[in-house]
Amino acid sequence: MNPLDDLNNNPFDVAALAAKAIAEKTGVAKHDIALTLGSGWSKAADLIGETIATLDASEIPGFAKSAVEGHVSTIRSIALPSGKHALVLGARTHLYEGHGVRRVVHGVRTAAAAGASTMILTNGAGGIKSHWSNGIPVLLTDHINLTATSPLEGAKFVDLTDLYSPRLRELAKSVKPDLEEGIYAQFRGPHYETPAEVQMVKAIGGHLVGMSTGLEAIAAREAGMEILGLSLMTNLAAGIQDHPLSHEEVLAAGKAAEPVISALLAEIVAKI
Ligand code: 8IG
Repeated sequence: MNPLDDLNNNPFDVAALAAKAIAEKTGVAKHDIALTLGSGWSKAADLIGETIATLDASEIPGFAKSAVEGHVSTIRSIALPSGKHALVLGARTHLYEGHGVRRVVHGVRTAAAAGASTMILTNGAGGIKSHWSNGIPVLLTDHINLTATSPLEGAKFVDLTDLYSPRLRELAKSVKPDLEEGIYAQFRGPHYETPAEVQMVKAIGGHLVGMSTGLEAIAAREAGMEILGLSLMTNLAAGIQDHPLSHEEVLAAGKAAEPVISALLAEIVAKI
């Protein structure tokens, strides 16, 4: 049984155990930067530095094999040219998998326990600005959590002002001054939105729709990390584009954009 599913266990204790296992298996005592690489972003891991170790996430406490095709369940330790160490989490758990929100944010909490003070969250998402085209990267400036849940348990009143670090946003813009920006609306999924839901998001100020990053960002803020969020817009959201959405189309758009956005992310990481 996954230790996170036993509600008598404290999720931070499980994250501490996971961090200890990562330190032992990689031989790297402290990781400085963590990255969760979503659809289309995974090539960045090959570009940011030298891989020291690749672990099967299912060997680390609290992690399980990924349920989604196109998502790789590995945890990689990478030595950056700067001398810092990066932890790449290829093992994202989505809320729609039904394992609860503790599992969703375990990677973030493990990264924090491993010493990381910077959390880079990437994802594939649907776009709402009709002039955007498939395959563009979008810098997250804020989010709207439409999942009706939180990764925080108990009376923890965490401030979410400037959740997506202004400093890191500026740094990303210095690498690509014309980088698009947007507010990410998170749904539970796994179904995509109805066109009416997409219009609702537009009306309340959202620019992207996705199923992952918001809850992770909240947990990262709780852990005191500095957060950078980047979406790959793989499709226009339902009703904005003129044809139905398909997972195959989303994967294809991710593959096509991968070299360009991965290089962008590697350039950003080099500056952190
Ligand atoms: I890739 O259009 C990707 N992920 N909710 N809506 C939501 N998630 C997504 C979408 C989308 N595209």
